[in-house]
Amino acid sequence: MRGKEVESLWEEVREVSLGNSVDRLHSRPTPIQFLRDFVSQNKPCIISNAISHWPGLSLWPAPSYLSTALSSSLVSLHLTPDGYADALVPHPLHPSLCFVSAHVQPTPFPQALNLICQPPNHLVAYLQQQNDCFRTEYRELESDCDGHIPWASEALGCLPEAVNLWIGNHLSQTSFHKDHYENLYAVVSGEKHFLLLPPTDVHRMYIREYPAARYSYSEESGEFRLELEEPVRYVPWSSVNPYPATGNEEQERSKFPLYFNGPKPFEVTVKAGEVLYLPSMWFHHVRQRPGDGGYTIAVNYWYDMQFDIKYAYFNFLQSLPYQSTDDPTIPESECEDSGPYASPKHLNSRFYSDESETNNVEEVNKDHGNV
Ligand SMILES: O=C(O)CCC(=O)C(=O)O
Repeated sequence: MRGKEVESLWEEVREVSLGNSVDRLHSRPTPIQFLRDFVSQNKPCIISNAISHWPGLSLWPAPSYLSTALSSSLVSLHLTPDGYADALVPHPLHPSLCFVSAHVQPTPFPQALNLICQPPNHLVAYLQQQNDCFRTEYRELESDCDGHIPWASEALGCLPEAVNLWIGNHLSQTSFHKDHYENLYAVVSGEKHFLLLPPTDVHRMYIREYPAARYSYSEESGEFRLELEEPVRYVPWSSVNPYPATGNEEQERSKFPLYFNGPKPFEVTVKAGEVLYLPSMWFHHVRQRPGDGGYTIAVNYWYDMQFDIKYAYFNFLQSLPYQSTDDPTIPESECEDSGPYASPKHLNSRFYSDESETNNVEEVNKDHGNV
Protein backbone atom coordinates (compact mmCIF):
# COMPACT_ATOMS: atom_id res chain seq x y z
CA MET A 1 0.00 0.00 0.00
CA ARG A 2 1.51 3.35 -1.05
CA GLY A 3 1.38 6.65 0.76
CA LYS A 4 -1.35 8.56 -1.04
CA GLU A 5 -4.39 6.51 0.11
CA VAL A 6 -3.35 6.41 3.75
CA GLU A 7 -2.31 10.07 3.81
CA SER A 8 -5.71 11.08 2.45
CA LEU A 9 -7.31 9.12 5.30
CA TRP A 10 -5.38 11.22 7.86
CA GLU A 11 -6.71 14.39 6.20
CA GLU A 12 -10.23 13.10 5.69
CA VAL A 13 -10.92 12.15 9.33
CA ARG A 14 -9.85 15.67 10.31
CA GLU A 15 -12.06 17.22 7.65
CA VAL A 16 -15.21 15.18 8.24
CA SER A 17 -15.05 14.63 11.99
CA LEU A 18 -12.19 15.83 14.16
CA GLY A 19 -11.47 19.37 12.97
CA ASN A 20 -8.28 21.09 14.14
CA SER A 21 -8.80 21.15 17.88
CA VAL A 22 -10.37 19.17 20.67
CA ASP A 23 -13.91 20.30 21.62
CA ARG A 24 -14.33 21.89 25.01
CA LEU A 25 -17.59 21.61 26.97
CA HIS A 26 -18.22 24.05 29.80
CA SER A 27 -20.35 21.72 31.85
CA ARG A 28 -20.93 18.00 32.00
CA PRO A 29 -22.81 16.60 28.99
CA THR A 30 -25.97 14.54 29.23
CA PRO A 31 -25.30 10.82 28.70
CA ILE A 32 -27.03 10.90 25.32
CA GLN A 33 -25.01 13.94 24.16
CA PHE A 34 -21.77 12.34 25.30
CA LEU A 35 -22.62 9.09 23.54
CA ARG A 36 -23.84 10.73 20.32
CA ASP A 37 -21.22 13.47 19.88
CA PHE A 38 -18.11 11.83 21.27
CA VAL A 39 -18.13 8.10 22.15
CA SER A 40 -19.86 6.89 19.02
CA GLN A 41 -17.63 9.16 16.92
CA ASN A 42 -14.46 8.07 18.75
CA LYS A 43 -13.74 11.77 19.26
CA PRO A 44 -12.07 13.34 22.33
CA CYS A 45 -13.35 16.29 24.34
CA ILE A 46 -12.45 18.24 27.46
CA ILE A 47 -15.14 18.91 30.03
CA SER A 48 -14.70 21.86 32.41
CA ASN A 49 -16.54 22.05 35.74
CA ALA A 50 -17.16 18.32 35.67
CA ILE A 51 -15.76 17.55 39.10
CA SER A 52 -16.38 20.84 40.96
CA HIS A 53 -18.29 18.92 43.64
CA TRP A 54 -15.33 16.66 44.55
CA PRO A 55 -13.95 17.44 48.03
CA GLY A 56 -10.57 16.22 46.68
CA LEU A 57 -10.31 19.28 44.43
CA SER A 58 -9.62 21.48 47.45
CA LEU A 59 -8.15 18.79 49.77
CA TRP A 60 -5.63 16.91 47.61
CA PRO A 61 -3.38 19.83 46.59
CA ALA A 62 -2.19 19.95 50.24
CA PRO A 63 0.58 17.37 50.82
CA SER A 64 -0.18 17.33 54.56
CA TYR A 65 -3.78 16.23 53.90
CA LEU A 66 -2.71 13.34 51.67
CA SER A 67 0.11 12.23 53.98
CA THR A 68 -2.25 12.18 56.95
CA ALA A 69 -5.09 10.39 55.13
CA LEU A 70 -2.67 7.80 53.75
CA SER A 71 -0.27 7.68 56.71
CA SER A 72 -0.42 3.91 56.98
CA SER A 73 -0.84 3.04 53.29
CA LEU A 74 1.77 1.10 51.36
CA VAL A 75 1.68 2.19 47.72
CA SER A 76 3.37 0.97 44.55
CA LEU A 77 6.00 3.58 43.70
CA HIS A 78 7.48 3.47 40.20
CA LEU A 79 11.17 4.44 40.07
CA THR A 80 13.30 5.35 37.06
CA PRO A 81 16.56 7.27 36.64
CA ASP A 82 15.02 9.86 34.32
CA GLY A 83 11.20 9.85 34.44
CA TYR A 84 10.74 7.56 31.42
CA ALA A 85 8.96 4.33 32.33
CA ASP A 86 7.35 2.08 29.71
CA ALA A 87 9.70 3.73 27.26
CA LEU A 88 12.48 2.94 24.81
CA VAL A 89 16.07 3.12 26.06
CA PRO A 90 19.40 1.88 24.65
CA HIS A 91 19.74 -1.90 24.80
CA PRO A 92 22.48 -2.94 27.27
CA LEU A 93 24.06 -5.44 24.84
CA HIS A 94 23.37 -4.28 21.29
CA PRO A 95 23.40 -0.97 19.44
CA SER A 96 19.58 -0.95 19.50
CA LEU A 97 16.69 -0.14 21.82
CA CYS A 98 14.66 -2.05 24.37
CA PHE A 99 11.34 -1.39 26.14
CA VAL A 100 11.91 -0.68 29.82
CA SER A 101 9.46 -0.70 32.74
CA ALA A 102 10.02 1.01 36.07
CA HIS A 103 11.30 -0.57 39.26
CA VAL A 104 8.19 -0.91 41.43
CA GLN A 105 8.82 -0.42 45.15
CA PRO A 106 6.10 -0.85 47.80
CA THR A 107 6.59 2.36 49.81
CA PRO A 108 4.79 4.08 52.72
CA PHE A 109 2.75 6.87 51.09
CA PRO A 110 4.29 9.83 53.01
CA GLN A 111 7.79 8.70 51.95
CA ALA A 112 6.65 8.27 48.34
CA LEU A 113 5.18 11.78 48.28
CA ASN A 114 8.42 13.25 49.64
CA LEU A 115 10.40 11.60 46.84
CA ILE A 116 8.00 13.06 44.28
CA CYS A 117 8.06 16.58 45.75
CA GLN A 118 11.81 16.69 46.41
CA PRO A 119 13.36 14.50 43.74
CA PRO A 120 16.93 13.46 44.54
CA ASN A 121 19.48 13.36 41.69
CA HIS A 122 18.95 10.54 39.18
CA LEU A 123 15.83 9.18 40.82
CA VAL A 124 12.36 9.98 39.53
CA ALA A 125 9.37 8.65 41.46
CA TYR A 126 5.88 8.35 39.95
CA LEU A 127 2.77 6.89 41.56
CA GLN A 128 1.26 5.34 38.45
CA GLN A 129 0.20 1.82 39.29
CA GLN A 130 -2.46 0.86 36.78
CA ASN A 131 -4.24 -2.14 38.23
CA ASP A 132 -7.27 -0.33 39.65
CA CYS A 133 -4.96 1.09 42.33
CA PHE A 134 -7.38 3.80 43.49
CA ARG A 135 -9.85 1.22 44.79
CA THR A 136 -7.14 -0.86 46.47
CA GLU A 137 -4.11 1.18 47.56
CA TYR A 138 -5.89 4.53 48.05
CA ARG A 139 -9.17 3.37 49.60
CA GLU A 140 -8.87 6.06 52.30
CA LEU A 141 -9.44 8.76 49.67
CA GLU A 142 -12.64 7.16 48.42
CA SER A 143 -15.03 9.76 49.81
CA ASP A 144 -13.04 12.66 48.27
CA CYS A 145 -14.14 11.94 44.71
CA ASP A 146 -16.71 9.97 42.71
CA GLY A 147 -16.28 6.23 42.27
CA HIS A 148 -17.31 6.63 38.64
CA ILE A 149 -18.33 9.39 36.25
CA PRO A 150 -22.15 9.05 36.30
CA TRP A 151 -22.97 10.50 32.85
CA ALA A 152 -20.18 8.42 31.28
CA SER A 153 -21.29 5.23 33.05
CA GLU A 154 -24.81 5.79 31.78
CA ALA A 155 -23.66 6.52 28.25
CA LEU A 156 -21.32 3.53 28.17
CA GLY A 157 -23.74 1.20 29.93
CA CYS A 158 -21.29 -0.02 32.57
CA LEU A 159 -19.19 0.96 35.55
CA PRO A 160 -15.43 1.49 35.18
CA GLU A 161 -13.28 -1.61 34.90
CA ALA A 162 -10.42 0.21 36.66
CA VAL A 163 -9.88 3.46 38.55
CA ASN A 164 -6.28 4.64 38.84
CA LEU A 165 -4.53 7.43 40.72
CA TRP A 166 -1.52 9.24 39.22
CA ILE A 167 0.80 11.45 41.31
CA GLY A 168 3.97 12.73 39.69
CA ASN A 169 6.26 15.68 39.09
CA HIS A 170 7.47 17.54 35.98
CA LEU A 171 10.12 14.89 35.27
CA SER A 172 7.73 12.02 34.58
CA GLN A 173 6.52 11.46 31.04
CA THR A 174 4.40 8.74 29.51
CA SER A 175 5.47 7.76 26.01
CA PHE A 176 3.14 7.31 23.02
CA HIS A 177 0.83 4.31 23.31
CA LYS A 178 -2.85 3.44 23.06
CA ASP A 179 -5.24 1.59 25.34
CA HIS A 180 -8.26 -0.58 24.63
CA TYR A 181 -10.39 1.40 27.04
CA GLU A 182 -12.65 4.43 27.00
CA ASN A 183 -10.74 6.76 29.32
CA LEU A 184 -12.19 9.55 31.48
CA TYR A 185 -9.14 11.35 32.84
CA ALA A 186 -9.76 13.87 35.67
CA VAL A 187 -7.00 16.25 36.77
CA VAL A 188 -7.24 17.28 40.42
CA SER A 189 -4.06 19.33 40.89
CA GLY A 190 -1.53 20.75 38.42
CA GLU A 191 -1.82 20.23 34.65
CA LYS A 192 -1.44 17.38 32.21
CA HIS A 193 -0.26 17.97 28.64
CA PHE A 194 -1.48 15.42 26.14
CA LEU A 195 -0.50 14.86 22.52
CA LEU A 196 -3.28 12.91 20.83
CA LEU A 197 -3.48 11.12 17.50
CA PRO A 198 -6.47 9.17 16.20
CA PRO A 199 -6.22 5.43 15.51
CA THR A 200 -6.30 6.18 11.78
CA ASP A 201 -2.77 7.63 12.16
CA VAL A 202 -1.33 4.27 13.27
CA HIS A 203 1.19 4.19 10.42
CA ARG A 204 2.72 7.44 11.65
CA MET A 205 3.62 5.92 15.03
CA TYR A 206 6.37 3.58 13.74
CA ILE A 207 5.30 0.70 15.95
CA ARG A 208 8.05 -1.87 16.23
CA GLU A 209 8.72 -4.76 18.56
CA TYR A 210 11.31 -4.24 21.28
CA PRO A 211 12.70 -6.71 23.84
CA ALA A 212 11.22 -6.10 27.30
CA ALA A 213 13.46 -5.00 30.17
CA ARG A 214 12.95 -3.68 33.69
CA TYR A 215 14.90 -1.31 35.94
CA SER A 216 16.18 -2.76 39.18
CA TYR A 217 17.01 -0.11 41.79
CA SER A 218 19.41 -0.64 44.67
CA GLU A 219 18.74 1.62 47.66
CA GLU A 220 22.23 0.86 48.96
CA SER A 221 24.15 2.10 45.93
CA GLY A 222 21.43 4.46 44.69
CA GLU A 223 21.93 2.98 41.21
CA PHE A 224 19.70 1.45 38.57
CA ARG A 225 20.50 -1.71 36.63
CA LEU A 226 18.67 -2.53 33.44
CA GLU A 227 17.64 -6.19 33.32
CA LEU A 228 16.38 -7.83 30.15
CA GLU A 229 13.47 -10.19 30.63
CA GLU A 230 14.27 -13.85 30.33
CA PRO A 231 13.01 -15.61 28.30
CA VAL A 232 12.98 -12.74 25.87
CA ARG A 233 9.56 -11.10 25.34
CA TYR A 234 8.85 -8.58 22.60
CA VAL A 235 6.65 -5.55 23.19
CA PRO A 236 5.16 -3.60 20.26
CA TRP A 237 5.71 0.09 20.97
CA SER A 238 5.75 3.40 19.14
CA SER A 239 9.29 4.45 18.22
CA VAL A 240 8.41 8.16 18.05
CA ASN A 241 9.76 10.56 20.66
CA PRO A 242 7.81 13.76 19.98
CA TYR A 243 10.21 15.86 22.09
CA PRO A 244 13.73 14.95 20.98
CA ALA A 245 16.61 16.29 23.07
CA THR A 246 18.12 19.60 21.96
CA GLY A 247 20.65 18.95 19.22
CA ASN A 248 18.90 15.72 18.22
CA GLU A 249 15.85 17.23 16.52
CA GLU A 250 17.02 16.92 12.92
CA GLN A 251 18.00 13.30 13.31
CA GLU A 252 14.67 12.36 14.92
CA ARG A 253 12.68 14.28 12.33
CA SER A 254 14.42 12.44 9.54
CA LYS A 255 13.87 9.05 11.19
CA PHE A 256 10.11 9.61 11.64
CA PRO A 257 8.99 11.84 8.76
CA LEU A 258 5.42 10.53 8.78
CA TYR A 259 5.00 11.72 12.35
CA PHE A 260 6.88 15.01 12.11
CA ASN A 261 5.77 16.07 8.62
CA GLY A 262 2.16 14.85 8.75
CA PRO A 263 -0.86 16.56 10.37
CA LYS A 264 -0.01 17.95 13.80
CA PRO A 265 -1.09 15.91 16.81
CA PHE A 266 -3.94 17.39 18.85
CA GLU A 267 -2.33 19.19 21.79
CA VAL A 268 -4.42 19.55 24.91
CA THR A 269 -3.74 20.85 28.39
CA VAL A 270 -6.06 19.45 31.04
CA LYS A 271 -6.17 21.68 34.10
CA ALA A 272 -7.25 20.97 37.65
CA GLY A 273 -11.03 20.50 37.69
CA GLU A 274 -11.20 19.35 34.06
CA VAL A 275 -11.85 15.93 32.59
CA LEU A 276 -10.48 14.66 29.28
CA TYR A 277 -12.44 12.07 27.38
CA LEU A 278 -9.69 10.06 25.68
CA PRO A 279 -11.40 7.65 23.29
CA SER A 280 -10.30 4.04 23.00
CA MET A 281 -7.33 3.30 20.76
CA TRP A 282 -6.18 6.92 20.44
CA PHE A 283 -2.42 7.30 20.72
CA HIS A 284 -1.40 9.55 23.57
CA HIS A 285 1.79 11.01 25.02
CA VAL A 286 1.60 12.69 28.44
CA ARG A 287 3.67 15.29 30.30
CA GLN A 288 2.75 17.20 33.44
CA ARG A 289 3.19 20.42 35.39
CA PRO A 290 2.84 20.25 39.19
CA GLY A 291 0.39 22.40 41.14
CA ASP A 292 1.18 24.37 44.29
CA GLY A 293 1.69 21.23 46.41
CA GLY A 294 4.64 20.25 44.19
CA TYR A 295 2.90 17.41 42.33
CA THR A 296 0.32 16.70 39.67
CA ILE A 297 -2.55 14.48 40.72
CA ALA A 298 -5.16 12.83 38.53
CA VAL A 299 -7.72 10.04 38.68
CA ASN A 300 -8.66 8.13 35.58
CA TYR A 301 -11.55 5.80 34.88
CA TRP A 302 -11.10 3.03 32.34
CA TYR A 303 -14.34 1.73 30.87
CA ASP A 304 -14.57 -1.31 28.61
CA MET A 305 -14.63 -0.34 24.96
CA GLN A 306 -16.98 -1.86 22.40
CA PHE A 307 -15.24 -4.28 20.08
CA ASP A 308 -17.40 -3.10 17.21
CA ILE A 309 -17.11 -2.38 13.51
CA LYS A 310 -14.72 0.59 14.14
CA TYR A 311 -12.40 -1.78 15.95
CA ALA A 312 -12.54 -4.22 13.03
CA TYR A 313 -11.80 -1.45 10.50
CA PHE A 314 -8.93 -0.24 12.61
CA ASN A 315 -7.41 -3.71 12.85
CA PHE A 316 -7.71 -4.02 9.11
CA LEU A 317 -6.02 -0.65 8.56
CA GLN A 318 -3.06 -1.40 10.77
CA SER A 319 -2.57 -4.80 9.17
CA LEU A 320 -1.87 -3.10 5.83
CA PRO A 321 1.84 -2.90 5.22
CA TYR A 322 2.35 0.73 4.35
CA GLN A 323 5.49 2.43 3.22
CA SER A 324 5.59 6.07 2.32
CA THR A 325 7.76 7.04 -0.62
CA ASP A 326 9.87 9.34 1.58
CA ASP A 327 10.05 7.01 4.59
CA PRO A 328 13.62 5.83 5.10
CA THR A 329 12.32 3.32 7.73
CA ILE A 330 13.99 2.87 11.04
CA PRO A 331 17.51 1.49 10.83
CA GLU A 332 17.60 -2.29 11.30
CA SER A 333 19.54 -1.85 14.53
CA GLU A 334 16.55 -0.11 16.16
CA CYS A 335 13.90 -2.35 14.77
CA GLU A 336 13.15 -5.76 16.16
CA ASP A 337 10.11 -6.81 14.18
CA SER A 338 10.26 -8.97 11.15
CA GLY A 339 8.05 -6.94 8.80
CA PRO A 340 7.32 -3.30 8.13
CA TYR A 341 4.46 -3.43 10.64
CA ALA A 342 3.66 -5.81 13.41
CA SER A 343 0.51 -7.87 13.01
CA PRO A 344 -2.71 -6.55 14.64
CA LYS A 345 -2.43 -9.18 17.36
CA HIS A 346 0.81 -7.54 18.41
CA LEU A 347 -0.42 -3.99 18.29
CA ASN A 348 -2.32 -4.18 21.53
CA SER A 349 -1.70 -1.67 24.27
CA ARG A 350 0.51 -2.14 27.28
CA PHE A 351 -2.41 -3.15 29.49
CA TYR A 352 -4.05 -5.47 27.10
CA SER A 353 -3.40 -9.15 26.88
CA ASP A 354 -2.09 -10.18 23.47
CA GLU A 355 -3.25 -13.71 23.96
CA SER A 356 -6.77 -13.25 25.30
CA GLU A 357 -9.21 -10.83 23.74
CA THR A 358 -10.34 -9.52 27.10
CA ASN A 359 -10.30 -6.33 29.08
CA ASN A 360 -10.17 -8.07 32.44
CA VAL A 361 -7.98 -5.83 34.59
CA GLU A 362 -6.48 -8.59 36.69
CA GLU A 363 -5.52 -10.60 33.65
CA VAL A 364 -4.32 -7.50 31.90
CA ASN A 365 -1.98 -6.52 34.66
CA LYS A 366 -0.82 -10.06 35.26
CA ASP A 367 0.03 -10.15 31.61
CA HIS A 368 1.92 -6.89 31.87
CA GLY A 369 3.74 -7.99 35.02
CA ASN A 370 2.19 -5.20 37.09
CA VAL A 371 0.88 -7.20 39.99
O1 LIG B 1 -0.88 10.41 33.16
C1 LIG B 1 -0.05 9.71 32.60
O2 LIG B 1 1.16 9.81 32.81
C2 LIG B 1 -0.48 8.67 31.58
C3 LIG B 1 -1.96 8.46 31.47
C4 LIG B 1 -2.31 7.36 30.53
O3 LIG B 1 -1.52 6.90 29.74
C5 LIG B 1 -3.67 6.81 30.54
O4 LIG B 1 -4.53 7.26 31.32
O5 LIG B 1 -3.93 5.88 29.74
